[in-house]
Amino acid sequence: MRIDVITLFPEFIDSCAGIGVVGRAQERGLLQVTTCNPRDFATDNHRTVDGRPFGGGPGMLMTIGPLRDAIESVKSATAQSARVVYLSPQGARLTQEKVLEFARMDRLILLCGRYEGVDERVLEKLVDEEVSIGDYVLSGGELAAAVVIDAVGRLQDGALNDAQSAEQDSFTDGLLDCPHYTRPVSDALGDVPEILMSGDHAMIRRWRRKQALGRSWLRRPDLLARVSLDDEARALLDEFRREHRAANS
Ligand code: 4GX
Repeated sequence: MRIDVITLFPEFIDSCAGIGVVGRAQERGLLQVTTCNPRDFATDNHRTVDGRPFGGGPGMLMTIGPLRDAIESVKSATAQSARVVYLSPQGARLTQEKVLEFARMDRLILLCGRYEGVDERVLEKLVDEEVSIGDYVLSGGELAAAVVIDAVGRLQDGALNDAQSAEQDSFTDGLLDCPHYTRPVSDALGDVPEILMSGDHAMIRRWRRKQALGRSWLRRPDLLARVSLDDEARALLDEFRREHRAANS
């Protein structure tokens, strides 16, 4: 997969996409992240990319010209079509479902806004989709683009080692992850649940599923409401609830 990022701060994206699982995915040729700076398409001596908002008000907006030329340049780099995504708090919330959808694409173009955003005509005519990483305000779209690159990059076939298999991720089955433990077995902070050392893999699977259901019920009832539970899941969740109530009464 190829991800092009249109940004006034290409070094930030290069640095983020160069480390860890995503950096390794690039080294393995599974992912290609490239940047394009709209400032390189400015036509005046000062290389201006911003303008004052019509109607007044504080701050500056990114102007159409350099963005249009940057998008055009990036699109024409390969024959494959590419969706143009603008990162902003006005977008639809990024979910693991959306991440999986992006990860299946051959190409993706991420457009990063600075200042108070971009001219609305860019969003109407040149952007296919607006995505938000959450209800808070960043100083630019780069950090949000890095989030998309990380979440999408790690899903490329061969990016994760087997031990980190993406099927085990939180949200992949619509629930939160279960708790995990490593050595030591016994510590001043507490002991590892005995079941995990029993060697009974059927029981361990049930325990993990029960914890995932229980935590989702406690912490993210909104997630739980949207998954359909099979007979085993309903029984495990009932068990968790009973034990939780007993422990907290
Ligand atoms: N999830 N930002 C966009 C520029 C901007 C300002 C106003 C449109 C209108 C963000 C987020 C985010 C900061 C990116 C402001 N664009 N992006 N930028 N939350 O906060 O994605």
